[in-house]
Amino acid sequence: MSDRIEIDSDTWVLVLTGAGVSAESGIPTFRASPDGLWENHKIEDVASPEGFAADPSLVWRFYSERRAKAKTVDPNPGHHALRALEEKLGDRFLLATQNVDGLHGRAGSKRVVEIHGSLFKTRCAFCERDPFDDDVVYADNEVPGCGSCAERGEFGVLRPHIVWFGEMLDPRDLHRISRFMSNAPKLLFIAAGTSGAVYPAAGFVNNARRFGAHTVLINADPADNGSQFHRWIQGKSGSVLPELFHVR
Ligand code: BV8
Repeated sequence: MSDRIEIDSDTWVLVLTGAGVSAESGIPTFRASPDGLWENHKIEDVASPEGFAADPSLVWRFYSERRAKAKTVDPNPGHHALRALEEKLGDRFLLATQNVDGLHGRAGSKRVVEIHGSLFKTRCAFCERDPFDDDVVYADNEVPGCGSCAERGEFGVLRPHIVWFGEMLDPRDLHRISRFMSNAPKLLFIAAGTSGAVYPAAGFVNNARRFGAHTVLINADPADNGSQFHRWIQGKSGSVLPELFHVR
Protein backbone atom coordinates (compact mmCIF):
# COMPACT_ATOMS: atom_id res chain seq x y z
CA MET A 1 0.00 0.00 0.00
CA SER A 2 1.55 3.30 -1.10
CA ASP A 3 0.53 4.93 2.17
CA ARG A 4 2.74 2.75 4.35
CA ILE A 5 4.73 4.45 7.14
CA GLU A 6 8.03 2.83 8.16
CA ILE A 7 8.74 3.08 11.90
CA ASP A 8 12.41 2.53 12.77
CA SER A 9 13.81 1.64 16.19
CA ASP A 10 14.36 5.17 17.47
CA THR A 11 11.00 6.59 16.38
CA TRP A 12 8.39 7.37 19.02
CA VAL A 13 4.76 7.63 17.84
CA LEU A 14 2.18 10.05 19.28
CA VAL A 15 -1.36 9.57 17.96
CA LEU A 16 -4.27 11.98 18.43
CA THR A 17 -7.71 10.63 17.65
CA GLY A 18 -11.05 12.36 17.25
CA ALA A 19 -14.65 11.43 16.69
CA GLY A 20 -13.96 10.18 13.15
CA VAL A 21 -12.13 7.14 14.54
CA SER A 22 -15.35 6.07 16.31
CA ALA A 23 -17.63 6.86 13.36
CA GLU A 24 -17.23 3.34 11.88
CA SER A 25 -18.34 1.93 15.22
CA GLY A 26 -21.60 3.79 14.78
CA ILE A 27 -20.94 6.77 17.05
CA PRO A 28 -21.99 9.99 15.27
CA THR A 29 -19.15 12.47 14.89
CA PHE A 30 -19.22 15.63 16.88
CA ARG A 31 -20.24 17.78 13.99
CA ALA A 32 -22.39 15.08 12.46
CA SER A 33 -25.02 17.58 11.47
CA PRO A 34 -23.35 20.42 9.54
CA ASP A 35 -24.45 22.99 12.08
CA GLY A 36 -23.27 20.89 15.05
CA LEU A 37 -26.68 20.74 16.68
CA TRP A 38 -28.21 18.30 19.10
CA GLU A 39 -31.94 18.54 19.84
CA ASN A 40 -31.72 22.06 18.36
CA HIS A 41 -29.02 23.04 20.83
CA LYS A 42 -25.56 24.11 19.70
CA ILE A 43 -23.28 21.44 21.06
CA GLU A 44 -20.92 24.07 22.43
CA ASP A 45 -23.86 25.32 24.54
CA VAL A 46 -24.76 21.89 25.90
CA ALA A 47 -21.12 20.85 26.46
CA SER A 48 -20.29 23.87 28.63
CA PRO A 49 -20.41 24.86 32.31
CA GLU A 50 -22.86 27.61 31.43
CA GLY A 51 -25.12 25.06 29.73
CA PHE A 52 -24.94 22.81 32.80
CA ALA A 53 -25.72 25.66 35.16
CA ALA A 54 -28.65 26.75 33.00
CA ASP A 55 -30.19 23.32 32.52
CA PRO A 56 -28.42 20.41 34.24
CA SER A 57 -31.14 17.92 33.29
CA LEU A 58 -30.77 18.79 29.58
CA VAL A 59 -27.01 18.27 29.83
CA TRP A 60 -27.46 14.99 31.71
CA ARG A 61 -29.89 13.86 28.99
CA PHE A 62 -27.24 14.68 26.34
CA TYR A 63 -24.59 12.65 28.15
CA SER A 64 -26.85 9.81 29.29
CA GLU A 65 -27.94 9.27 25.69
CA ARG A 66 -24.32 9.17 24.51
CA ARG A 67 -23.35 6.90 27.43
CA ALA A 68 -26.18 4.51 26.50
CA LYS A 69 -25.17 4.57 22.84
CA ALA A 70 -21.47 4.00 23.56
CA LYS A 71 -22.36 0.87 25.57
CA THR A 72 -24.06 -0.67 22.51
CA VAL A 73 -21.21 -0.31 20.00
CA ASP A 74 -17.82 -2.01 19.61
CA PRO A 75 -14.33 -0.90 18.70
CA ASN A 76 -13.61 -1.00 14.97
CA PRO A 77 -10.45 -2.03 13.03
CA GLY A 78 -9.05 1.47 13.50
CA HIS A 79 -9.10 1.09 17.29
CA HIS A 80 -7.59 -2.39 17.07
CA ALA A 81 -4.82 -1.19 14.73
CA LEU A 82 -3.75 1.40 17.30
CA ARG A 83 -3.74 -1.23 20.07
CA ALA A 84 -1.59 -3.47 17.87
CA LEU A 85 0.85 -0.62 17.24
CA GLU A 86 1.07 0.05 20.99
CA GLU A 87 1.86 -3.64 21.56
CA LYS A 88 4.75 -3.42 19.09
CA LEU A 89 6.15 -0.10 20.34
CA GLY A 90 5.47 -0.24 24.08
CA ASP A 91 6.56 3.00 25.77
CA ARG A 92 7.56 4.48 22.43
CA PHE A 93 3.81 4.90 21.80
CA LEU A 94 1.24 7.26 23.30
CA LEU A 95 -2.40 7.79 22.31
CA ALA A 96 -4.15 11.07 23.14
CA THR A 97 -7.85 10.91 22.37
CA GLN A 98 -10.47 13.62 22.19
CA ASN A 99 -13.07 10.89 22.27
CA VAL A 100 -15.00 10.24 25.46
CA ASP A 101 -16.60 6.95 24.33
CA GLY A 102 -14.05 4.60 25.93
CA LEU A 103 -13.60 2.56 22.73
CA HIS A 104 -9.78 2.72 22.74
CA GLY A 105 -9.75 1.17 26.21
CA ARG A 106 -12.25 -1.47 25.14
CA ALA A 107 -9.99 -2.32 22.18
CA GLY A 108 -7.20 -3.02 24.69
CA SER A 109 -5.18 0.19 24.37
CA LYS A 110 -3.41 0.94 27.66
CA ARG A 111 -1.29 4.02 26.94
CA VAL A 112 -4.29 6.31 26.42
CA VAL A 113 -4.80 9.89 27.62
CA GLU A 114 -8.50 10.83 27.49
CA ILE A 115 -7.85 14.56 27.19
CA HIS A 116 -11.55 15.48 27.07
CA GLY A 117 -12.65 13.12 29.82
CA SER A 118 -14.89 10.08 29.67
CA LEU A 119 -18.60 9.35 29.31
CA PHE A 120 -18.08 6.63 31.92
CA LYS A 121 -16.77 8.85 34.71
CA THR A 122 -18.79 11.21 36.89
CA ARG A 123 -17.78 13.74 39.52
CA CYS A 124 -19.41 16.20 41.86
CA ALA A 125 -19.87 19.72 40.51
CA PHE A 126 -19.43 21.09 44.03
CA CYS A 127 -17.09 19.05 46.22
CA GLU A 128 -13.59 17.76 45.69
CA ARG A 129 -14.41 14.05 45.62
CA ASP A 130 -12.46 12.20 42.94
CA PRO A 131 -14.17 11.33 39.66
CA PHE A 132 -15.61 7.83 39.85
CA ASP A 133 -16.56 5.16 37.33
CA ASP A 134 -20.23 5.48 36.45
CA ASP A 135 -22.14 3.75 33.65
CA VAL A 136 -25.60 4.59 34.95
CA VAL A 137 -27.92 5.93 32.26
CA TYR A 138 -29.89 8.44 34.29
CA ALA A 139 -33.61 8.75 33.66
CA ASP A 140 -34.79 11.71 31.64
CA ASN A 141 -34.68 14.95 33.64
CA GLU A 142 -32.88 13.23 36.54
CA VAL A 143 -29.97 15.23 37.94
CA PRO A 144 -28.09 12.88 40.27
CA GLY A 145 -27.10 14.26 43.67
CA CYS A 146 -23.71 13.83 45.35
CA GLY A 147 -23.80 11.31 48.22
CA SER A 148 -20.65 12.75 49.83
CA CYS A 149 -22.18 16.22 49.99
CA ALA A 150 -25.41 14.75 51.36
CA GLU A 151 -23.48 12.98 54.15
CA ARG A 152 -22.23 16.39 55.22
CA GLY A 153 -25.72 17.79 55.05
CA GLU A 154 -24.78 19.80 52.01
CA PHE A 155 -26.32 19.94 48.53
CA GLY A 156 -24.19 18.87 45.59
CA VAL A 157 -25.06 17.66 42.10
CA LEU A 158 -23.08 15.27 40.00
CA ARG A 159 -21.76 16.16 36.56
CA PRO A 160 -20.16 14.19 33.76
CA HIS A 161 -16.36 14.02 34.07
CA ILE A 162 -15.99 15.68 30.70
CA VAL A 163 -13.89 18.71 29.70
CA TRP A 164 -16.46 21.19 28.46
CA PHE A 165 -15.88 24.13 26.17
CA GLY A 166 -14.30 26.91 28.16
CA GLU A 167 -12.83 24.46 30.70
CA MET A 168 -9.14 23.70 31.07
CA LEU A 169 -7.83 20.30 30.11
CA ASP A 170 -6.13 18.45 32.94
CA PRO A 171 -2.59 19.89 33.15
CA ARG A 172 -1.28 16.43 34.06
CA ASP A 173 -2.56 15.10 30.73
CA LEU A 174 -1.00 17.94 28.79
CA HIS A 175 2.27 17.53 30.66
CA ARG A 176 2.39 13.79 29.89
CA ILE A 177 1.88 14.52 26.20
CA SER A 178 4.46 17.31 26.00
CA ARG A 179 6.98 15.23 27.99
CA PHE A 180 6.51 12.38 25.50
CA MET A 181 7.16 14.76 22.61
CA SER A 182 10.27 16.26 24.21
CA ASN A 183 11.75 12.88 25.24
CA ALA A 184 11.34 11.32 21.79
CA PRO A 185 14.65 10.96 19.93
CA LYS A 186 12.61 11.03 16.75
CA LEU A 187 8.87 11.82 16.75
CA LEU A 188 6.09 10.75 14.40
CA PHE A 189 2.78 12.56 15.05
CA ILE A 190 -0.38 11.02 13.63
CA ALA A 191 -3.83 12.65 13.87
CA ALA A 192 -6.79 10.51 12.86
CA GLY A 193 -10.49 11.26 12.52
CA THR A 194 -10.42 14.83 13.72
CA SER A 195 -11.56 18.06 12.09
CA GLY A 196 -8.80 20.03 13.83
CA ALA A 197 -11.41 22.52 15.03
CA VAL A 198 -11.02 22.28 18.79
CA TYR A 199 -8.08 23.62 20.79
CA PRO A 200 -5.71 22.95 22.39
CA ALA A 201 -5.84 19.48 20.73
CA ALA A 202 -5.82 21.02 17.25
CA GLY A 203 -2.54 22.72 18.17
CA PHE A 204 -0.73 19.47 19.04
CA VAL A 205 0.53 19.19 15.47
CA ASN A 206 2.30 22.54 15.83
CA ASN A 207 3.83 21.48 19.15
CA ALA A 208 4.99 18.23 17.56
CA ARG A 209 6.61 20.06 14.65
CA ARG A 210 8.55 22.18 17.12
CA PHE A 211 10.08 18.90 18.27
CA GLY A 212 10.94 18.03 14.67
CA ALA A 213 8.10 15.58 14.19
CA HIS A 214 6.98 14.21 10.87
CA THR A 215 3.22 14.81 10.91
CA VAL A 216 0.51 12.82 9.14
CA LEU A 217 -3.25 13.40 9.11
CA ILE A 218 -5.63 10.54 8.38
CA ASN A 219 -9.06 11.98 7.81
CA ALA A 220 -12.08 11.51 5.57
CA ASP A 221 -12.34 15.24 4.81
CA PRO A 222 -10.00 18.23 4.87
CA ALA A 223 -9.31 19.40 8.45
CA ASP A 224 -9.29 22.99 9.67
CA ASN A 225 -5.62 22.59 10.64
CA GLY A 226 -4.81 20.38 7.65
CA SER A 227 -2.16 22.75 6.31
CA GLN A 228 -0.03 22.07 9.41
CA PHE A 229 0.57 18.45 8.43
CA HIS A 230 3.36 17.21 6.16
CA ARG A 231 0.99 14.66 4.71
CA TRP A 232 -2.76 14.02 4.50
CA ILE A 233 -4.02 10.52 3.81
CA GLN A 234 -7.64 10.92 2.81
CA GLY A 235 -9.65 7.92 3.86
CA LYS A 236 -11.48 6.07 6.57
CA SER A 237 -9.41 5.32 9.65
CA GLY A 238 -10.91 1.83 9.90
CA SER A 239 -9.39 0.98 6.50
CA VAL A 240 -6.21 3.10 6.53
CA LEU A 241 -4.84 2.42 10.04
CA PRO A 242 -4.69 -1.42 9.84
CA GLU A 243 -2.47 -1.26 6.73
CA LEU A 244 -0.48 1.87 7.51
CA PHE A 245 2.39 1.05 9.86
CA HIS A 246 5.43 -1.10 9.23
CA VAL A 247 7.52 -1.40 12.40
CA ARG A 248 11.12 -2.30 11.53
C1 BV8 B 1 -9.86 25.59 26.57
C2 BV8 B 1 -16.01 17.00 25.32
C3 BV8 B 1 -9.02 27.37 27.73
C4 BV8 B 1 -17.42 17.33 25.10
C5 BV8 B 1 -14.93 18.47 23.83
C6 BV8 B 1 -8.00 28.90 20.73
C7 BV8 B 1 -7.10 28.36 21.65
C8 BV8 B 1 -7.56 27.70 22.78
C9 BV8 B 1 -8.92 27.54 23.00
C10 BV8 B 1 -9.80 28.07 22.09
C11 BV8 B 1 -9.35 28.75 20.97
N1 BV8 B 1 -10.44 29.16 20.29
C12 BV8 B 1 -11.55 28.75 20.93
C13 BV8 B 1 -11.20 28.10 22.04
C14 BV8 B 1 -12.11 27.51 22.98
C15 BV8 B 1 -12.47 26.08 22.65
C16 BV8 B 1 -12.40 25.72 21.21
O1 BV8 B 1 -11.42 25.18 20.73
N2 BV8 B 1 -13.50 26.00 20.52
C17 BV8 B 1 -13.61 25.66 19.12
C18 BV8 B 1 -15.06 25.27 18.83
C19 BV8 B 1 -13.16 26.87 18.33
N3 BV8 B 1 -11.62 25.18 23.39
C20 BV8 B 1 -11.94 24.93 24.65
O2 BV8 B 1 -12.88 25.45 25.22
C21 BV8 B 1 -11.05 23.95 25.37
N4 BV8 B 1 -10.65 24.56 26.59
O3 BV8 B 1 -9.34 26.02 25.59
O4 BV8 B 1 -9.71 26.15 27.77
C22 BV8 B 1 -9.12 27.96 29.03
C23 BV8 B 1 -8.08 28.75 29.43
C24 BV8 B 1 -8.14 29.34 30.64
C25 BV8 B 1 -9.24 29.14 31.46
C26 BV8 B 1 -10.29 28.33 31.06
C27 BV8 B 1 -10.23 27.74 29.83
C28 BV8 B 1 -11.82 22.70 25.73
C29 BV8 B 1 -12.10 21.93 24.49
C30 BV8 B 1 -12.73 20.59 24.86
C31 BV8 B 1 -14.21 20.66 24.57
N5 BV8 B 1 -14.77 19.34 24.78
N6 BV8 B 1 -15.35 17.27 24.09
C32 BV8 B 1 -18.10 16.13 24.52
O5 BV8 B 1 -17.48 15.34 23.77
O6 BV8 B 1 -19.28 16.01 24.81
S1 BV8 B 1 -14.53 18.84 22.26
C33 BV8 B 1 -15.36 17.84 21.18
O7 BV8 B 1 -14.86 18.18 19.90
C34 BV8 B 1 -15.12 16.35 21.25
O8 BV8 B 1 -14.15 15.95 22.20
C35 BV8 B 1 -14.60 16.05 19.86
O9 BV8 B 1 -13.81 14.93 19.80
C36 BV8 B 1 -13.83 17.26 19.68
C37 BV8 B 1 -13.22 17.62 18.42
O10 BV8 B 1 -14.02 17.22 17.40
P1 BV8 B 1 -13.49 16.02 16.50
O11 BV8 B 1 -13.11 14.89 17.38
O12 BV8 B 1 -12.46 16.53 15.58
O13 BV8 B 1 -14.81 15.62 15.80
P2 BV8 B 1 -15.47 16.31 14.53
O14 BV8 B 1 -16.84 15.78 14.41
O15 BV8 B 1 -15.27 17.80 14.60
O16 BV8 B 1 -14.58 15.80 13.29
C38 BV8 B 1 -14.56 14.45 12.96
C39 BV8 B 1 -13.68 14.33 11.74
O17 BV8 B 1 -13.58 12.95 11.40
C40 BV8 B 1 -14.25 15.02 10.53
O18 BV8 B 1 -13.24 15.86 9.98
C41 BV8 B 1 -14.59 13.90 9.54
O19 BV8 B 1 -14.22 14.23 8.21
C42 BV8 B 1 -13.69 12.80 10.01
N7 BV8 B 1 -14.23 11.46 9.81
C43 BV8 B 1 -15.51 11.05 9.89
N8 BV8 B 1 -15.56 9.70 9.72
C44 BV8 B 1 -14.28 9.29 9.54
C45 BV8 B 1 -13.43 10.40 9.59
N9 BV8 B 1 -12.10 10.31 9.44
C46 BV8 B 1 -11.59 9.07 9.24
N10 BV8 B 1 -12.33 7.96 9.19
C47 BV8 B 1 -13.68 8.03 9.32
N11 BV8 B 1 -14.41 6.90 9.26
